[in-house]
Amino acid sequence: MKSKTKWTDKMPPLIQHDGPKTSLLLRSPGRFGLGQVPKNRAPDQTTRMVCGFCSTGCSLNVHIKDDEAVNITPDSEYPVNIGMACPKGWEALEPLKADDRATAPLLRKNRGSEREEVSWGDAMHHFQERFKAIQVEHGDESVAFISTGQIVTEEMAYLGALAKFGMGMKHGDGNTRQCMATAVVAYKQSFGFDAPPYTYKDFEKSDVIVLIGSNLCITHPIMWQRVEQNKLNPEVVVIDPRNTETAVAGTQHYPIMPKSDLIFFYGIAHILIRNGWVDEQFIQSHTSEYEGFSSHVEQFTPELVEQQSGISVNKLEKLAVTIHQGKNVSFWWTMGVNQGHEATRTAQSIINLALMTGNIGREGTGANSITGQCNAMGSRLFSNTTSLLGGHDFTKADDRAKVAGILEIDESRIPDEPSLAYDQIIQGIHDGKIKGLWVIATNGAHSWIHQDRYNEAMKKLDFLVVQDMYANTESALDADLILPAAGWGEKDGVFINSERRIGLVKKVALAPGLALSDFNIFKLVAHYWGCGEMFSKWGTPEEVFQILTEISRGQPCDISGIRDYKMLDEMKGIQWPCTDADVAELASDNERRLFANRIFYHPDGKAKFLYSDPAPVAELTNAEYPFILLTGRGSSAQWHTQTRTKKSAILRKLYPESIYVEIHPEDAVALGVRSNEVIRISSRRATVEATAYISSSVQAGQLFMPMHYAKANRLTHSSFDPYSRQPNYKHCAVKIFI
Ligand SMILES: Nc1nc2c(c(=O)[nH]1)N[C@H]1C(S)=C(S)[C@@H](COP(=O)(O)OP(=O)(O)OC[C@H]3O[C@@H](n4cnc5c(=O)[nH]c(N)nc54)[C@H](O)[C@@H]3O)O[C@H]1N2
Ligand SMILES: Nc1nc2c(c(=O)[nH]1)N[C@H]1C(S)=C(S)[C@@H](COP(=O)(O)OP(=O)(O)OC[C@H]3O[C@@H](n4cnc5c(=O)[nH]c(N)nc54)[C@H](O)[C@@H]3O)O[C@H]1N2
Ligand code: SF4
Ligand SMILES: [Mo]
Repeated sequence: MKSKTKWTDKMPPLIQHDGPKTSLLLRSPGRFGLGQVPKNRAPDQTTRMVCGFCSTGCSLNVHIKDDEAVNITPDSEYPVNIGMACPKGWEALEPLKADDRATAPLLRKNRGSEREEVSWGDAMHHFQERFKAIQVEHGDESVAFISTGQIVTEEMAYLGALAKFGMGMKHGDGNTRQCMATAVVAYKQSFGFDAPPYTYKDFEKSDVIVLIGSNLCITHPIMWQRVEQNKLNPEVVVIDPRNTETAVAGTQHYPIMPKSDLIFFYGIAHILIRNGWVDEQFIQSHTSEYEGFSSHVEQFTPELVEQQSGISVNKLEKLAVTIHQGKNVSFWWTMGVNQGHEATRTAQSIINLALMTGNIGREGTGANSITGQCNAMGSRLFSNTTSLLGGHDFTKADDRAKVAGILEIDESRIPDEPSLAYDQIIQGIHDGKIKGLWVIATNGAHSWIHQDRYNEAMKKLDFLVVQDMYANTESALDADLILPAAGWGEKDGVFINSERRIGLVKKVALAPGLALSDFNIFKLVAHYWGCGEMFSKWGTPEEVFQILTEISRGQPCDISGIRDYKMLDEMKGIQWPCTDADVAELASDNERRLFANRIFYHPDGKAKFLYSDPAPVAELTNAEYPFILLTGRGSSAQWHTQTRTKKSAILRKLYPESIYVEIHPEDAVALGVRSNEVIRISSRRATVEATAYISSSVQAGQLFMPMHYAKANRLTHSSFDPYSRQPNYKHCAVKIFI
């Protein structure tokens, strides 16, 4: 959609416009981070920045010609990707150039009327008038936001501070709830802080790599390349119900029954303890609650575990032997674990294995949750959603006082309770308690679980604002107001990757039409809301970054030693923590892991064993709905709801255009399903048509559907881990019609 308006007429004077092509890009390089390119390259030709898709955080060289970013090549000097990139990285400029970019604010003045292009001034006027009216009528808590793991940290912090301290909202969550909430809670309870301990180098230093519910080959292809670079001829153990690309590439595959992981890992712990294959000294000195755990797992005999997980006693014993014989064993998990009905305890059953065998704090070891989105880690620590800025705690008076002091705001503006979780916000809308919603850089109408119920909630709102690069996402279509946003490559800031590395993102292209960076949109909102004064020191992303480094001081994620963006650029990204004392070490070691000193973040310095009784899934299969439906990523060329990746003609060639479902050959024969036939899949919530791909990558009785096509979540069932409130996307009961 092309803007018909001239930006000069519509742009408020407050904001330097991000949109039409100006000469700003290269003529004032410092401002856009381009002054920091490596010395041996001409500054107007190439600059290094972190990729905006997955959490691997590869560095890409962006080549610029005539003020325009024209091409990308992987950065061979960056410690993460050492010269490699996956197809999404190579194609990262394409989504920016798409001709369906949102180029002007769009407003629907009344429900049911058409949306019209308006100026930013009008958009902001309506934004504050409508939300304030809702707050006056229904209370401050009746307006909430849902944000993302895909904008820069400075923007996340701005949004979180603006919404909660400036606009009086208490409730705001992120799409990271769909993704990383489990890992956050698991780490907090086990280690005392949300702290993934590893560095990618550990992939190269392990002799046993255990991948659990992770399809690394397609979801983190460059991490998989790091595994390939391992010279120790490692055992690569894959625990996944499906025979995935990763399972095929590994050396041992355990195709467990979906959602039997907790019992499975308790069974492995049982065998290790029975054989005395535990590190008594580590357990005694550095952990707590082990005795309770070891008596808890007594009941999980190999015979019982075989029955529940479908993995034979022999294979269970083999895995225990493999772990025992490994010198440096690393455990890695992703969504097959995090998205489950008892996900937190499952993640902790993995952490427990690392603790009891002493596989942590040394190279090639660790209980390692792999993050998903480019800045999920930034969202976990700095978005002001589940934790107060800088990994602080909303419920602790000292933490609130510290943050209020640094921000020079009244302490009473900081809520003393955490926010409702995503699912509770949706429920709040259904219950009529939440009437206004602001959605930023996420597409919940496609990605949230039990989609029809999500869409019903959106219809109940009095005012829905969606802030996105495109005005035609499933979520944007419902919106009363669309705020056009700049994307990755059109703004500055930092991302934090899976190994805790803070890397720079730079403005190398100009956003189209009237689109503004999220940072500038938040600035505008603050101004029009009347709380701009509170953010008078938040002028540029770099100024905000410096405020955040100060807030982090004294926390496990202390980054007070990072002076500025230039330092991040020169050091090729810096992992947290980075205090002044750490800086000296960085020159010789820029791939650091946590817990080398065996000190964890609980007050006693010990890591804690956590465990529970396994629970049944919320929706069991039965005679009517006999199949288990699994969902997840389909290819390395597709990103989530595809708003970005479908804009690249090259990426589009690498995956099927429309929705498909994988079905086992035995089931296909039994039901008379032919290859490539369109079949109907029904859950208790909806019926969806999809093309049948007959493949033994799934087990009999199970189906797999990629999440990249909107209909998949019409089938999924709203159930959640009780501790993390992360949705269980990876189990619901369905049937098939031909
Ligand atoms: N190409 C591409 N890469 C991506 C993304 C993308 O959209 N596209 N998204 C990024 C994001 S945000 C994330 S969170 C990550 C996700 O990365 P992954 O977690 O690797 O991806 P998924 O396919 O969601 O799930 C992984 C595996 O879990 C398995 N699984 C299902 N149920 C169970 C179970 O009960 N137990 C076990 N052990 N395994 C189970 C599935 O069969 C699947 O193979 O990928 C990131 N990388
Ligand atoms: N069935 C099923 N569902 C799932 C999953 C699953 O495994 N199975 N996985 C879940 C997981 S792990 C995740 S992380 C979620 C992801 O779900 P979503 O977050 O909904 O997916 P995305 O497509 O990444 O949506 C990001 C949106 O932000 C926009 N955008 C991109 N960059 C910017 C920016 O800089 N500013 C602004 N304002 N907008 C921007 C994009 O156009 C897009 O609309 O999906 C979840 N849903
Ligand atoms: S692996 Fe992830 S970070 Fe690296 S290029 Fe691909 S999408 Fe980007
Ligand atoms: Mo994710």
